[in-house]
Amino acid sequence: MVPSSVVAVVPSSVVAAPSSEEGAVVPSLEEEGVCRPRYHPMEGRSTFEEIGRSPLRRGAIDKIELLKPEGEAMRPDEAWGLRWHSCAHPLSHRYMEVACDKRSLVVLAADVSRVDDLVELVESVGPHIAGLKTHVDMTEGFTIGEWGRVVDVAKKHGLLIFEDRKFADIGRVTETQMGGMYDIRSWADLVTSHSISGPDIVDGIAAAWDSVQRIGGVLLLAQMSSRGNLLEVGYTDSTIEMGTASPHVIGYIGNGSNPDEISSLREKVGEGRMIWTPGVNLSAEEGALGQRYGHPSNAILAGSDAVIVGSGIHKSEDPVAAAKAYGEATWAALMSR
Ligand code: 5BU
Repeated sequence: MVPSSVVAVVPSSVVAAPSSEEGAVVPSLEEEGVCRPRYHPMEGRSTFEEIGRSPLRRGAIDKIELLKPEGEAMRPDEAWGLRWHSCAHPLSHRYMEVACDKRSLVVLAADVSRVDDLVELVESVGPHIAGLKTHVDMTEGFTIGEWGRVVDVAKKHGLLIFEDRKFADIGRVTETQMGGMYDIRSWADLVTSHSISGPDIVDGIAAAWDSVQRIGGVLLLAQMSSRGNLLEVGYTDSTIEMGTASPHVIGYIGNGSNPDEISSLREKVGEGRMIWTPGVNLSAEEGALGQRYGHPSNAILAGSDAVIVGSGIHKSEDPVAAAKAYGEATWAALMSR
């Protein structure tokens, strides 16, 4: 797998960031140093580290020719305002740029079990989505070779690949689970993790990416969308504390079905991290088996940066029209917040 060349522009004052034990670092884009989050296996600590001047600004990063919906792309700093300037993780900027190119804040939850169907779905809705969320372990007859087709089609459409693995083990085991038969570390840009087992899980995930010379971002589950979940306010607060202390944590999962919960999460998180929200559907009916839904516009207005939409798109009679509708609703909401 090709090593990631993604970088972020951050003030040089935060390059030698403290380790997670020492507390939070929230870089901004005001100066032109370039850094990436890095796990140092020998020292067992994580930092942001400087790697030069900004290729992002010079356009030195390979630009993928995106198939875009009609309309002019907006500059991401204009579209995202403080979020663009405050988020430090390089992949957050990649996501915000793609969202502007596509005029869509939709991450497709591609919950289909055949690679052929998955590739066909992404190929068709690709111009209207900004990210691809997978559950690799629901793939029938999985082989890493076949999975390469999913990776290729995601890349073709400029999509970050987000494996919703919801890791929950100790750091060492989680590091191993990033490899194994699915080899998540070699193709996923983002993964979800529970915070239940403590902060070392994040370093375990980062160590796995480091071992294949890639960087990635972790979304910690601060809230969930399912009825009766046990992620209560105190747990959410501790999760944010954990995330704030790690350069690998790009952001949090929030409950997309409840704008009040999203607003409250945003207030606590501040501007420096992403909030991505599942539990979103244009029809407000309850989903299967305890899933709850809210409207995409309300989620974005309340402070979400990406709506994660599954059945609203892949179960629709016309997935392309549905993806377009979700994209338009979310973009309009971003423009008016
Ligand atoms: P849906 O079909 O839009 O309901 O799919 C939602 C997706 O988001 C599905 O892949 C879930 O695994 C994922 N999800 C969720 O629904 N709620 C959560 O709290 C988390 C993930 Br975390």
